[in-house]
Amino acid sequence: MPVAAIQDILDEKYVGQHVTVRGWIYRKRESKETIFLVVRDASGIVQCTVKRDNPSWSRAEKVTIESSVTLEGTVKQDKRAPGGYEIAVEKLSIIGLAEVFPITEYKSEEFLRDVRHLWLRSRRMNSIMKVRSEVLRFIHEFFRKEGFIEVSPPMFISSACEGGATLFGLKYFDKQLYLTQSAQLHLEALIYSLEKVYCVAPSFRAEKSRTIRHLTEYWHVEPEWAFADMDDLMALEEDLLSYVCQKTVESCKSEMESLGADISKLTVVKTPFPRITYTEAIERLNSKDFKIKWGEDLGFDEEKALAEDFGGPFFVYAYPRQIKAFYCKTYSDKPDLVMSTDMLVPRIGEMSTGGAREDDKVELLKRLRELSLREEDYDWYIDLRRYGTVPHVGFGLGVERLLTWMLDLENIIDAIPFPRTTRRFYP
Ligand code: NSS
Repeated sequence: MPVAAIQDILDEKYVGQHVTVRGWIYRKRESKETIFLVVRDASGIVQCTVKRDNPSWSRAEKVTIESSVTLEGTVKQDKRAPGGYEIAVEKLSIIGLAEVFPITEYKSEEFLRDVRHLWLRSRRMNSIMKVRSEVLRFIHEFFRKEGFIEVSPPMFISSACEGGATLFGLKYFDKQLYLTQSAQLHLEALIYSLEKVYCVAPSFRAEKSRTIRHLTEYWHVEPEWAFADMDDLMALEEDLLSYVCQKTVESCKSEMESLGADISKLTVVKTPFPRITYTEAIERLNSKDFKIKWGEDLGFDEEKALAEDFGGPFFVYAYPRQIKAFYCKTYSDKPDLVMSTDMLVPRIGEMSTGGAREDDKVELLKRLRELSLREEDYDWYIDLRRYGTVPHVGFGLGVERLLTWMLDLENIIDAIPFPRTTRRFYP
């Protein structure tokens, strides 16, 4: 007999039919004549009833929460059952009898993080992981639709992309190497062959900040695009975000509802997004009683305050040269500004950073010197300006920040199955 997915039972595909279900005991309740077992599989939960006169009764008595089981029975409509259907069990087999499960109701967030390997079985994490998978699917779909070629960058790198402060070092045989902070520099090499490339890959940041938006290991969506400019870049970013929002709302409505996410903020995402310059952002902030000087970086609080004005995603662009990375291209008519743009959203602030890359060898060398970076560490990267340089742009977007925003998660930690932060690397 084929194994039925529980969601298909709830979707009325098996009414009155004999089915086999495989899964885990989610809840158990006993009365004199009936044992009620709520069973979960990857797709959902369904109530199953075992009657006292059934030969499986003793196994139903013995079975514990989180035991794995196979059940055979008949699907019946029952308004009282969660989901409206239940299975009248004819045969129950225990695959793995569970010891006393440590997760019971009212456990602290801290405890649930310690037993993350078990908490991943919860309805909540099940829903988040499904949405995450769909979001990744739509990201890939989008870039392929736009003609970007997926490439696979290295994780071991020999020099920093985003500055030494957040670089994880590691011993690589007898050499000092680092874990990548961003695939950008290697993606830049690939555009000279493929023109439009992208990757979705891990990035690592030795990030001491303990905020709701920082992980030490996160998944980074990064495209790089030859012969494109800042307008192309912002259009690509907003098209990606609106595509992912619309598609995810269509495909994950029930998961998003069960997570209590505000779907309406995603359905109203419309392009083009508002764009303000960094200078305008500073003026807006100072009119809100922030005391921030031109040339200072925007922090989490400043970003959140700006986002209140817009209520949805928007861009800040044209940043002071001194607060942005060495690879940012300077405006030819404004030598103190670089072509860099952040996309911000309410509550999370920065969700992506991108811009035009310095494509002139002399300017790039000047930037490296300005930031006291060693030319020899970047020799291969400078080669890209020596041999057929082209204007190009790219950006990086954190998958977990995107999910935290989309699903209204309280903390980025829940956007990834096994979060890594300063304090958390187990399990
Ligand atoms: O440092 S970034 O702002 N920019 C870069 O790494 C560029 N090299 C990307 C590029 O142009 N290809 O990081 C980009 C994004 C940022 O906007 C966040 O969404 C995410 O990466 N990010 C993080 N997510 C989670 N945790 C941490 N610590 C984190 N750091 C950055």
